[in-house]
Amino acid sequence: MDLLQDLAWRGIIYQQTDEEGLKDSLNKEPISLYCGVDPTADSMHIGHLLPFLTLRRFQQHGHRPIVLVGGATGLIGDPSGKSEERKLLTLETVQDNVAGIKKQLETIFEFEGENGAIMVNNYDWAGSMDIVTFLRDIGKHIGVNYMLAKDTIASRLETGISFTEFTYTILQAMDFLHLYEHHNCKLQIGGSDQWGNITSGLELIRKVQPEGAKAYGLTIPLVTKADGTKFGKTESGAVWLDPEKTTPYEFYQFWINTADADVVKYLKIFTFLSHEKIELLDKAVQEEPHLRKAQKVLAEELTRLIHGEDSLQQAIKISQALFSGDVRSLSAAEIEQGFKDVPAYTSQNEENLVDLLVAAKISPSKRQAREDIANGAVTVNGEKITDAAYALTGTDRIDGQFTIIRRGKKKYTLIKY
Ligand code: 629
Repeated sequence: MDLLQDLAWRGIIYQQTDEEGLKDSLNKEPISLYCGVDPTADSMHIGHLLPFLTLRRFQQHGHRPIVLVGGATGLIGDPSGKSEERKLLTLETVQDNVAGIKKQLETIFEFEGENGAIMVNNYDWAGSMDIVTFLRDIGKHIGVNYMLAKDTIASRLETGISFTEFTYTILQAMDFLHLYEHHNCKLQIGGSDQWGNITSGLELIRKVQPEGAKAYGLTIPLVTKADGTKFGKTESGAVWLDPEKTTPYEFYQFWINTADADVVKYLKIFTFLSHEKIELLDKAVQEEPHLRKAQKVLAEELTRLIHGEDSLQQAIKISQALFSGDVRSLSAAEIEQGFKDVPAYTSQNEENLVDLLVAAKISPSKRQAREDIANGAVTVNGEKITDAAYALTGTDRIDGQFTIIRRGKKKYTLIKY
């Protein structure tokens, strides 16, 4: 099975500008291809992942990926998929964001070797271009009527679009031309929202390059969920690749919580597992869904890819400790990750467990607290305490920093010192 067939099997292809042409070109010789990201934040989130993982699939088949960070386009703002004008970011913010995103992309690609990845920043050619050159060498080739017909622009004509955002698609077109000319880049890929920008590039290449010049565009479908809710969002917001924003444990848990109806589709698009392996997991979902084998593999593959083996093992350890209640085995750092969203109380050095339960609002009154303890409903660091006179000591502080109290089956509170 060749690369394009594999992509089709995985459900990664949405639209192509010239299916036959690209197929021939890929079969003939290795090509260079690119995908871009705008530095609108200092981290990417899982909504960005798919096109970059797809670039990697091309790299595994011998092609050269070019990863573009939009230091210039990030200063302008892509109107694609936006119903309102964006707020401009400052030069400083964009530069900080570029650094953060570059770091993340560096972990996803192999930059060494024959078809090592290349990282580029469009600020390097667009940032210093003067306006007369832009209007004469670039703008002259793009018809305003052609631009007005683009979905992302047409849909904004009623509500309004600035000249700045209107021009965005020409900047992205200029990138494709630049990469075509300087890196022999023949293909741009992106999510389905990028179709208009990708085809603008092909239009510009066609106009500027001598006849016979050939370049291609390919888009990837939007990731959907069987229940119709938006992919990639949790109650606490986006799922970021930055471990400071979304901890590896939370990241792991996000994938573990994938619905049975979605998990095989996600294994296909987000992992590099073989068809055979995925088909076996598909069978497991159908025959023994309660074991959640497919979800575990999905979570492992992605957490390892983004955060590395050590963070994956920590995430598994935290998950197991929370599941079994055996929290004593966790380090302070692991507790911080695993209990990030649990109510916390900073100890006022209460010694008596009853006093602590009331002060931390775990039990509503002293009487109730005594009852909870007597009923065996309270655990301290995973150990059931039934003595209502229990006094906390230094040994109840994990790493000297935390005590974990659980009341009932699931209600955890983190006591900090
Ligand atoms: C200059 C800028 C280029 C090529 C691309 C770009 C960025 C592009 C864009 N992409 C989205 C982003 O940056 O806005 N104009 O957040 C995002 N992309 C990944 C996928 C996407 C897309 O980074 O293409 O569809 C999300 O899955 O929205 O020369």
